[in-house]
Amino acid sequence: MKHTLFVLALALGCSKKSSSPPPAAPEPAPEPTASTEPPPAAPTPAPEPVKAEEPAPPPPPKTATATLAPTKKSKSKVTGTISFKEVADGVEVTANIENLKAGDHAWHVHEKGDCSAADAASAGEHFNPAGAAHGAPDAPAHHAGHYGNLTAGKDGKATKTFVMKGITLGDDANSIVGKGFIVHAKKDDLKSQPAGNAGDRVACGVIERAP
Ligand SMILES: [Cu+2]
Ligand SMILES: [Zn+2]
Repeated sequence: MKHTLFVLALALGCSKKSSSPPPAAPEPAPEPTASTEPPPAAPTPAPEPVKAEEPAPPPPPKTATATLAPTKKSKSKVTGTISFKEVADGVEVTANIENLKAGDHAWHVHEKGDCSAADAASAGEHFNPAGAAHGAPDAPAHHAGHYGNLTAGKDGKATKTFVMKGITLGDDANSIVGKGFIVHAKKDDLKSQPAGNAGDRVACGVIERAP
């Protein structure tokens, strides 16, 4: 009997629970009452010219190239292409040079874009708008427009990409456009004056702004 009562109480408890009303369903949104009034006339804006006010795209970066040819006197066969692109802090240089003797070679931007002499002496001295001493690119004073040495492999090829700081491809005094690009027979010691004891000029090219 006791047991039956317990079961009954349980059942009652359950039925009480299950008989509790379900949660009230959300009331349906009131139907929009059909209005007899016409909807307010939408203001008719004057047709605006569809002209997106986007900022003008930035101008493409200034670029230039130099095509190297061997100097007659050196009897070298050094050729190559140097590409220049103006970047935020200087000019990015990409050099692809061939037919070098394996090892390090000085290269510099020289002050004149004139490769006519057999030894390329016509290209003048190092491009040096600041009147500084010749030195390593990270030295406090150095010539603008060169950056260490190029290193040729056993195949005679040298490729290098780097940023030369402090120069431009613009129309200002630090621009290397119209200057000469010279590759030397020897390594630049980065201290001998005025030109790093770099030996003969084995190839020369004029830095020309890309069209
Ligand atoms: Cu030089
Ligand atoms: Zn120099």
